Amino acid sequence: MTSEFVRLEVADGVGTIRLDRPKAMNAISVQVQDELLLAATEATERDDVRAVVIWGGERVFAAGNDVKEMAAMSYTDMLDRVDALQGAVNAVARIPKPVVAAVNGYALGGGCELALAADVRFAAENAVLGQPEVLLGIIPGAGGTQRLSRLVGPSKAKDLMFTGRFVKSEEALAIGLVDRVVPADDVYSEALAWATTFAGGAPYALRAIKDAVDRGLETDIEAALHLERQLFTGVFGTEDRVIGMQSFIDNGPGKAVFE
Ligand code: CO8
Repeated sequence: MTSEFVRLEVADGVGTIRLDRPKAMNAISVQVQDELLLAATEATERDDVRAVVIWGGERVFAAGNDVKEMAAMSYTDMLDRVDALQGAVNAVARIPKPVVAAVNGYALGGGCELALAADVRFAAENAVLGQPEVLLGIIPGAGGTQRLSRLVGPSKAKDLMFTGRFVKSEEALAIGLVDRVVPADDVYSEALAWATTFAGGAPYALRAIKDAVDRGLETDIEAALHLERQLFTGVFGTEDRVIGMQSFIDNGPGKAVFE
């Protein structure tokens, strides 16, 4: 399948998942979701992709799922499609590498949920985030009820989802919905710089950290600590830790370059 609206651009160890449907404010149609799944899968599989940036361009991140398309869908249409719809965003969340969302302009509804699937979020000073689904008589369905609540806590998440109100970058930073606010012109370059730091990083250690945090948060503390012990022991079987520890002994801290 040739992708029309989502592409993976790879340079210097970083893959940028670029949403590009400007006429509809990057609205996430069924086609966009299918293409997003392909891009996430490619980013997961390619060894030359060590970290990922998700970006919608300078004007808008994504104004949500395609309301015009959804308006024509029946209950059974959605029932047939919902797993795939949520699955595209879940595939982004499961990319076993550091992922940053670079948010310029609006990240609303499914667009905000896509940003929530990243590990961290950098936002422009003029960014606007929100979950306005309730204003359409629906609810977030691409992970928003769960990922937003885990990120900012249930009260703030319910406030945002009950009201559907738009959150500017300053408030988003204050509640932990985004991690860094920078001038609009710098969002992509800052996100790229963050991702590039992992191009020579320890891929299996990074993967294990992401796994431990994400899966650990889904379970009780004893099971999560057990998981941590298993992953901790597991990295002793990797070349990463051989390279990392030998480099420390030979050259001091922070100098290792991983394969
Ligand atoms: N879907 C389809 N088209 C859109 C969308 C959208 N979400 N957002 C904007 N557009 C289109 C507009 O219709 C318009 O098209 P046209 O030029 O053909 O009329 C064009 O983009 C430009 O938009 P505006 O003229 O409205 O631009 P403004 O700058 O005035 O406003 C806003 C920008 C504030 C972003 C406004 O367009 C807006 O409020 N958009 C809708 C936001 C929204 O409600 N998003 C949530 C959608 S629901 C959702 O995401 C559900 C997720 C659940 C996923 C389920 C998976 C299982």
